[in-house]
Amino acid sequence: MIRNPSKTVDRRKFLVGGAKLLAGSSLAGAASAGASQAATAPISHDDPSGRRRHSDIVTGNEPYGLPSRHENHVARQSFKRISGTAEGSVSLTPLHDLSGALTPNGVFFEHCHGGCPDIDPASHALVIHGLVGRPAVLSLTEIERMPCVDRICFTECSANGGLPPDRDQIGGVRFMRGMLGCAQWTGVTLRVLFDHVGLRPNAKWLIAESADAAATRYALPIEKALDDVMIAYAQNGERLRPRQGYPLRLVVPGWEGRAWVKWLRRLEVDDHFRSFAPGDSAGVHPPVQEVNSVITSPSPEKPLDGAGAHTIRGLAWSGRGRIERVEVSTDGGVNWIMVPLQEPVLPKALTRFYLPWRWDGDPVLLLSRAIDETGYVQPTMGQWRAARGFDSADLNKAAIYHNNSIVAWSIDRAGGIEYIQSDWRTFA
Ligand SMILES: Nc1nc2c(c(=O)[nH]1)N[C@H]1C(S)=C(S)[C@@H](COP(=O)(O)O)O[C@H]1N2
Ligand SMILES: [Mo]
Repeated sequence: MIRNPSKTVDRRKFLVGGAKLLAGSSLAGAASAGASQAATAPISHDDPSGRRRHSDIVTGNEPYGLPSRHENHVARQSFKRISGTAEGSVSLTPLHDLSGALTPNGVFFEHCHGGCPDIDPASHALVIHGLVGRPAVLSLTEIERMPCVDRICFTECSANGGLPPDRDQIGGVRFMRGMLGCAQWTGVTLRVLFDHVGLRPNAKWLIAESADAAATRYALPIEKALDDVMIAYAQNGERLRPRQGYPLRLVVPGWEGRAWVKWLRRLEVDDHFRSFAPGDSAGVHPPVQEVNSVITSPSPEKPLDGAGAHTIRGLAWSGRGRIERVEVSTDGGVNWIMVPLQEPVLPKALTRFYLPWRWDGDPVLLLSRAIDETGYVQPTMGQWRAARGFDSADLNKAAIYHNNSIVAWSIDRAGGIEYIQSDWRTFA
């Protein structure tokens, strides 16, 4: 707001004049050896003006900020019926309330099989042993000194979208795809760690083990470990949250959440595969999270509040690489519209899409389907079940893991929205 126009003009004149002065002085400086020496004078340890104690700088009455109180509804939703034990918990990312491709740490889904341990980083260590030249016990401070990288990628539970249709609580975008989050992870690649300890020639498998009560173990082939796996201590710029594995977790780009061992304490290199749970990587389910997409709004949690202009918002991702294309249909899959993807389109990361759309108030069957850079087209529920060899009588058992089938929203005249489980072709 401009309260005093004349003052603004004065300030503009000053800035123009100042720029001229600056240009003149730098020309003079270039011609004079004395001036350039002054400009590069070294900073002295003895100059007290450059020093300030950290405690003098921290100010404000909200040292760690929280969202506005008007946004209190934006929260994870716990889902009790997935885990068999009281300690086991799942809480779902509120996908319908978020924008962009990164999931804020406070609402990042969490899946914990044995509660959430409270680990003091000062006493935590990572043990690396087995088929390595120099077994090591690394403290967090030692790990922090190692060369580090940032990597943006999604985490997705292999049970995402696998909730059987005959149960309650189900139908919203959270329940269909909310065991999903995307973050920028910071840490050390296993390639660097292995350089440090030296892999033996017969090293074939890596077993990662956690420090929580669940004592999760997961076996990864050495090729995957050397390709893009890392140990992470930070997520979206800050330290991991306790439920995300503080102080250390494995990041396994493109692979099922189970491989992302949290509260990581031990890495053992072996020459053969060891199974720790049904469905491990050499078992029945391939560990890669295949191409997937979902419309996050409108959705059952975000009904339409009247005909007219709206924006369709959605997410697409693939554990095999980049998203190549996303298409949206408003007529149950008869016609498809190619939607623009938001940048950046990163491999094994969530990719955001927005599509301006006018709703005429008639019932709509709204779907999205994604195609990744390998050419894999997201299947319909029927295609997915057929490809996985599921028999329809087995719906509650077999069709739980790695469900990447198209999610359909049925919109009624009032704007209310419901999930449709079946293959959309039966509705078109
Ligand atoms: N130690 C340990 N690591 C774990 C788990 C666990 O229960 N304990 N759950 C796994 C599962 S099943 C998933 S889906 C991911 C979820 O990661 P997040 O909780 O950070 O979202 O963590 C994995 N790592
Ligand atoms: Mo999971």
